Amino acid sequence: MYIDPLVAQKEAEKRALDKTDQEIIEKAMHDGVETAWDRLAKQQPQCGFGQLGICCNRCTMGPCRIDPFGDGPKRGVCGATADLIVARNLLDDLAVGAAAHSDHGREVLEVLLDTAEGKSQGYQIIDEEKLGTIAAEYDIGTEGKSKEEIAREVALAMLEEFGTIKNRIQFADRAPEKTGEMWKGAGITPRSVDREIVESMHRIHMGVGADYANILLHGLRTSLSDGWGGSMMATDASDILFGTPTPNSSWVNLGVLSKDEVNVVLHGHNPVLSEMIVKAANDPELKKLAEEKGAKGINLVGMCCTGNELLMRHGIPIAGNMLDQELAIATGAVEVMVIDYQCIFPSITATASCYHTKVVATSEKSKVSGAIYKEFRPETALDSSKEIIRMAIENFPNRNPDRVKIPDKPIKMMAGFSEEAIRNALGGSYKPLIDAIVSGKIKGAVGVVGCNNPKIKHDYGHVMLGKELIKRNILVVETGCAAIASGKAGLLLPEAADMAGEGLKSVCKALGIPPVLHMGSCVDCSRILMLGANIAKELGVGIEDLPLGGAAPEWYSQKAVSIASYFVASGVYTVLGIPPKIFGSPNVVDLLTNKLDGVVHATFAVEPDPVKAADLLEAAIEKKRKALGI
Ligand code: SF4
Ligand code: MSK
Repeated sequence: MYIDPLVAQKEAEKRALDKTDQEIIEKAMHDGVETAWDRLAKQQPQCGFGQLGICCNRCTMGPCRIDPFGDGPKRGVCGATADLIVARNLLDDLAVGAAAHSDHGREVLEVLLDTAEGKSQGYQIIDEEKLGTIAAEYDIGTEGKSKEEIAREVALAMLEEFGTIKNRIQFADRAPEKTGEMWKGAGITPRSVDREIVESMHRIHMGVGADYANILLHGLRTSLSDGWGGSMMATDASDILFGTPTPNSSWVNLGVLSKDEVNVVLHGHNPVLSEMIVKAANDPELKKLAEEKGAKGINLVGMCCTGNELLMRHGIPIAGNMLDQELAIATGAVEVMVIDYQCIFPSITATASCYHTKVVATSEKSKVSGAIYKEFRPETALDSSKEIIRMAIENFPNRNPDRVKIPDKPIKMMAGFSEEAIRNALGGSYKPLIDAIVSGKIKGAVGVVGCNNPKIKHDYGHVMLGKELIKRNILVVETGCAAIASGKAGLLLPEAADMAGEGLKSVCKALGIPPVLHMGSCVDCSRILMLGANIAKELGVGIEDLPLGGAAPEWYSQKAVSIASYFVASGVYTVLGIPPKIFGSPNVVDLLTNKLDGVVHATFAVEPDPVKAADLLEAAIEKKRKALGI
């Protein structure tokens, strides 16, 4: 289909902030490839009832919807009000997000257990120090035991957290005492990962929870079982198996794809298979085969959070975030896209069918029609990884050079700022950072996290908010697609300190770090929790007392609902850039944006404009500073 180049260019500029993304959006339009932006346009106008959260399809007496303005129905067939319908829908979303993170955590733990028992292929126990720390938390003796024996006991203890009957998740004890007491007072101490999620499902069944506030309170408890449970275990088990990240440098944007090498994109969230693919790509025989097929080598690049995991630990370049998945394929240069799960467009195989790209699905939970299925199993992980790399190499001659366009300017970036790495860089204690906060050189810190959403210009929310915050001497820590957006915009470089206010700039220059720190994947929001917890403990206060904030400027996912909720439940004021589907209930809005302050000393806010969002975050930080007397 012919599209006027000027029209395509203008449309691409509207859709994305990054020039390399714009270039490929234009190419996709000229190639006639449908993307999320096109599909969003075709969905207009989107359902107003849905946007307000006041439709319910929970049982067969429905579907029901509430009329928020006129004389239409104010109750569903069962009698549910707008408050209840909104609260139940929100808890449903939150529980889905918590389940996704936590199930990912469980799978990493199963690989850890298999590795400890000698049943996996190619994996090792890498971070013995972290293993020892967790063993101590669980009171597991290490004297005279091999690392595998310790890892076995640790993996079993952590796996038990999913259904524990001891009524508390061990890692919640990592929170400062004061924060733990706050949870106890509110009745939201998480009891076990699966229990909170299952109970959410129970509570939203017709005829169970009918008090919107009670439902939302359980939402906070469920989110805590994710942040301080499932996600934290995903992070720690991955660190034990693959190493705790340390600062490194790498490259980002679609320009990391190679013109003359076999390109393999690793997309999704769980690093267990892609870690093996990294090993397989170094196999001399496969490298030789790639040369025989006319390629100069094998180029592995990441996408979304699997990409973040590989970037954090190995400095593997990252091609982009959520809205880049179709664009990577539209470069015409991807031989294989390997997917595990979460945030993968169901239409990804339709996109791939426009080019020579093969999509390889690897999880039994995440099969996709049209994809080649290579099931991941720990005991055959290395063999399967080699097969996938071989498939990519065999596909290289099918690439049509006439349909290839790769942007030529990848951007340099720094990543690898785990909580441990930040603490070590400061000399083993947070005292230098605390001093900088007390002196006012740094006003506070904000965790900017979450996804992309075609409803907002790609990366605009993340980048503008990040720039605005650092200008105001607020340190920014990031995960997920937010961190990748900042990488593309050059904010993850020490030189970006020049864009920061004088105080933050001087601290970054002294330490040689960027003013925006990449702390990992979505589950690694747990690293942000640990950063807050350890600073609070050094100061002898709760997380809720610290000058911290959270933001999700471009979120789309139910996982982001859970993350934002465990930030707030941990006492961190959090601003959402995309309005959640709650505005059909003024009571729910009031509870979440106002009354929660009396429960967890933090609330949600909704503000799509990044400058106004920065104003809100700065004001919240100033308020906490004042209460601390600094
Ligand atoms: Fe309608 Fe109530 Fe059934 Fe929801 S649970 S669909 S509001 S009858
Ligand atoms: S990948 S959950 S779009 S951050 Fe973690 Fe990005 Fe959001 Fe998926």
